[in-house]
Amino acid sequence: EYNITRPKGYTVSYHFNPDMEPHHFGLTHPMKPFRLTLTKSLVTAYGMNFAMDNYNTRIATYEELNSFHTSDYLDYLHMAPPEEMPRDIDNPDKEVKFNLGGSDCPLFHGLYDYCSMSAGSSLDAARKICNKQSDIAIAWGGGLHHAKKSEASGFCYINDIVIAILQLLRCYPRVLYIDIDVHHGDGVEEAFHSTDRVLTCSFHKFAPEVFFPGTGGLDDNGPKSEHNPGAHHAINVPLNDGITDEQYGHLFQSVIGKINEKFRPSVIALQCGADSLAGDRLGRFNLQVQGHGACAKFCKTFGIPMIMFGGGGYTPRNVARAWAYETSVAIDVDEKINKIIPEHTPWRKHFVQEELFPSLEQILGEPRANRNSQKRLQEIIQHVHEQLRFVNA
Ligand code: TV7
Ligand code: CA
Ligand code: ZN
Repeated sequence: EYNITRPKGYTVSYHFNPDMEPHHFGLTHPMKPFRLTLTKSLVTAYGMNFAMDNYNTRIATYEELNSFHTSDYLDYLHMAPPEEMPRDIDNPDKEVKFNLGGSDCPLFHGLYDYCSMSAGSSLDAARKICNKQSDIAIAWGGGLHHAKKSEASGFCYINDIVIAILQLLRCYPRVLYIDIDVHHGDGVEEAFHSTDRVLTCSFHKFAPEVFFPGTGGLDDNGPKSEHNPGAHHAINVPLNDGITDEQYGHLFQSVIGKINEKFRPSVIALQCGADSLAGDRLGRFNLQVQGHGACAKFCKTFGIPMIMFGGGGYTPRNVARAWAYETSVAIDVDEKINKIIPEHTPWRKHFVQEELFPSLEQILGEPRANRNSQKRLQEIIQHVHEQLRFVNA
């Protein structure tokens, strides 16, 4: 029915480390590295590997991690003993250093290796873009946008995105960072708050006090000091529960379209956190696989190099569907696979019997009530366009 061939005129690469999967945050922890293997299986099952360069990536070195993170932090991350039993909701926090060892960021066996693998894949992707060996580089094992230079946060220990962007800045004048994870991309925003060579734009659920991390309001546009070139180079799109494909698509195109016009990026770093999908265990939006993928599709129309990172995503089967679909967008077979992947159900009998892979309606789950008014979305667009008067390439 469909034929998978290499895209004409450009190269896509897939950066993967199979050794990430065996790592465990703890039984009840929402982050499941298994989703990366599930994604890879789906990509291979559709033969998409034949349309890309596939790399099994090496781990990032201490020095590479040190390009963003402090030695104090890295040494502790390296040396801290794994906890006997990772804490969870019932097992409250004791003393923690660098925010390591709480319930969100537990210390587990092989943690440092796991982090080095995630960063290694993202850095490998960035290098292939710099060398012009790749036009779109995919690193689903990365996208850990909350990590700070000396602090773990929200399931993120090493900020592979910041490390990859630092690499891109060696070869490209301006990097546009876009974040469609349901959470605010605070770590990446903060890392580049004093430069005008990186513009960050995050779309997220915003409800300080009740939804993590609580930052990223409409007025958060980077430190507004007179001498800060990075002022106005942080764009935030705060949203409420239940946003639909249609609303999100309109917002994304008008915000990112305008940013592209004003900022003229030389390369895009797109964080594709899949927790913005309907039916996500932690998310609150109503995006379908197609609506999520439409963001990648739109970015691709700019015809500049792009890295696609993973990120959040807590209903593993949906994460695999979304990232496999976005891989198909990258290699340009989306029109043919369009209908199939978002509803993909493997033939394996026990999956079907146990309803691990239910139908589309079941998957993407009960739609949540939509709390985003057209009026509010229009105000957001207006504010962003005003911010962008201060941005010039
Ligand atoms: C990029 N939400 C990361 C998103 C990070 C979100 C949080 C949990 C959570 C943690 C668990 C768990 C959970 C069902 C959900 C204020 C707290 C409240 C921990 C229970 N179940 C990304 C981080 C966020 C850990 N953290 O953007 C072990 O939910 O809201 C918080 C902080 C304190 C800690 N408690 C939650 O997607 C990758 N955590 C079950 C077991
Ligand atoms: Ca986001
Ligand atoms: Zn998230």
